[in-house]
Amino acid sequence: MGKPDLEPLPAYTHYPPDEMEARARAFYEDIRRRRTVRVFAPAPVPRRVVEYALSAAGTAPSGANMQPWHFAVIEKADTRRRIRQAAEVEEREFYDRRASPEWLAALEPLGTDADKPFLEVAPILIAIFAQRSGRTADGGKVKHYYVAESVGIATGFLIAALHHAGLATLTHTPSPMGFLNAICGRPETEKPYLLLVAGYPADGCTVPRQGGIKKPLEEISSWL
Ligand code: IYR
Repeated sequence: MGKPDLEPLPAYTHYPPDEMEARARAFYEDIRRRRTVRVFAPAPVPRRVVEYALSAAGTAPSGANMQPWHFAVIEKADTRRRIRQAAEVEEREFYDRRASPEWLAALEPLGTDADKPFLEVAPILIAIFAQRSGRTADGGKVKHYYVAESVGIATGFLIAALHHAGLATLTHTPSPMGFLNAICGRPETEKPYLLLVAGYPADGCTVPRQGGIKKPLEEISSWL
């Protein structure tokens, strides 16, 4: 076993408990305002904002630090239209045939259906791909570990970063979404993980009230 190359923990900040609590609370107060938006304004978003949010996602912890993710940002209107068309084919199949009555009942409060205009209206779509394996600098194949967990964590960072910057998002999961490989030019070794829609909410945008109701702390946590 080789020795790991260690460095002093860079830029750690130790806060007094009061300040820590204020920061924890401020973060909660900010993130709790996030709502999933399905009606977007077509206005373009600043590219640098998205780049910083992607950079934030890229700092996420991952299995053996393999960073098994790729973020394809789709801004061309024509490409967004093709994604909408391909997604709606799958969604029609889902809503008309594949989904169980139980699943459809669970979706009812959200009012979702097979129509996905937001895929065309929102200024950007971020297709997130999970890499089952990667390449070393000399072209060798390396296996990735805990891929789904890693990509899920990075996606969480991305959603939080976009929200923090003032952009609205929608996590969209057409299923199956293999068409994203072809449209985004990604290799078959990458599995589409989800499609994140981002932009400004449309004027007068409404959201399902149900989405804002979160389980209380006592229910989602326990102290042993
Ligand atoms: N992928 C479908 C269905 C859907 C499923 C779940 I679970 C949701 O929380 C929302 C939608 C769609 O996007 O409509």
